[in-house]
Parts: sequence; C-alpha cells; structure tokens
Amino acid sequence: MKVVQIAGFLGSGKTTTLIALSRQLSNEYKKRVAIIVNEIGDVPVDAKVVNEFGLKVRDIGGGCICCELLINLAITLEELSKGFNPDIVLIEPSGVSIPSSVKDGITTAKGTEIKAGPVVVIFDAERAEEQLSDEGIGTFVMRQLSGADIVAINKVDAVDEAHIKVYEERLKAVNPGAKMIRISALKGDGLSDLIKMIVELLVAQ
Ligand SMILES: Nc1nc2c(ncn2[C@@H]2O[C@H](COP(=O)(O)OP(=O)(O)O)[C@@H](O)[C@H]2O)c(=O)[nH]1
Ligand SMILES: [Mg+2]
Repeated sequence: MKVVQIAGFLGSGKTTTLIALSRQLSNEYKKRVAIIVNEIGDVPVDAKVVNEFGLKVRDIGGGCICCELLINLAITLEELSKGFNPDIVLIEPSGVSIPSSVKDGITTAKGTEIKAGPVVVIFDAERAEEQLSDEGIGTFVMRQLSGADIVAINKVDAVDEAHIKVYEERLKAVNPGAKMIRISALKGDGLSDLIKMIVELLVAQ
C-alpha cells in the first residue's frame, strides 16, 4: 500500500486533481484506490464518488493531519490496510500541511506494507505570485514546494504561455530536484503524464 500526497494551497486544485487521478488509476491501471481528505472544501468528495468508482473515502477533519491529527492519519492508514487494502492511497492534506510531517504519520502506521510514496504539490498558476511571495501563504507554499517530488503547475488553461514559463523557472530555483509538469485538472490536460510520473516514482522507491 503506497501513500501519495497531493499537497498544495487551498484552492490550488487538489481535490479536482485527486478525483481525476483516482478515476484513471482505477479505470485504466486497475488499481484499488483509497482517498483520505483532511479538508472537505466546496468540491465534495462524497458518497457519489465512492459509489461511482468503488473507492474508499475517509475524512480526517477537525484540525491539520500533519500536526494534532497525525496519529489519526496513522490509525486510518492501518484500518485501510487491514480492511479495503488498497494499492494506492491518495491523501489531500490541508493547505497548510508540511509534507515531511505527513510522511512521519505514514511511516508511523503499522501494517503489512504501508509505504510513503511521492509528494505531489499542486501549484496554482492563476495565483502564482501570491503563492511565492505573500508573507503568509508564501511561507506554507514554499515549505510544501521544498518537500515536493513532483510540482504540478495547475490551471494552465487559464494563463498564458509566457506566464507559465516565468514561474517554471522560479519553481525550478525553489526545488531543482523535483520533476515538473503542467496540468489542467479541470480539463484533464497533462493528467495521464502526471500519473505516469507518479507510477515511475512508486516503482523506483
Ligand atoms: N481554470 C481552472 N480551474 C481549476 C482547475 N483545477 C481546479 N480549478 C478550480 O479551482 C477551484 C478549487 O479547486 P479544488 O480542487 O477544490 O482545490 P483545493 O482547495 O486545492 O482542493 C475550483 O473552483 C476548481 O474548479 C484548472 O485546471 N483550471
Ligand atoms: Mg480540496
């Protein structure tokens, strides 16, 4: 059971990406997928999604899973591994979570084979400057970007090429080791390639 984090700031497109990825992983890759969300926002991961794709969805609310709810994360993962036993668990941490702390929760979980997979950070191209430079938001996003294995620049449908190029360069400077990809979670662009990247990293680990 490999646990993949889909991190990023509030509104960056985590839920949209996560649902699209689970669809492809279960339909095309025939993987058993479970989803853990830490923040149910305005795009609900609800029973409909569970029924439609045969996924298991767990909500860990009431705080941030990378701090006071870290133990809940470990327990939830243990339960999933003993019950539904998915191949892949996709976690949507809260927008202010720290990927390395979430990883600690994953490695604390006791189960036959619970392993932390890659960290994907969704970067909102529409609010690019704010995420890099804002005194408050920037602090969280920078920390997430530093812990990313893959940086997915989302909402490329809504911005122009020159804008994307500028931020690709800046993001490369923040985390030179991370893989980078452009996606539109809304339109589905780049998602197949994102899955390929994730699967490649899962196999390499
Ligand atoms: N234009 C555009 N909007 C998007 C895209 N992905 C997500 N959104 C919108 O951004 C908003 C926040 O998305 P959501 O997935 O809930 O973000 P989360 O808070 O990170 O989980 C929603 O209104 C989405 O429809 C995208 O690729 N392009
Ligand atoms: Mg969300």
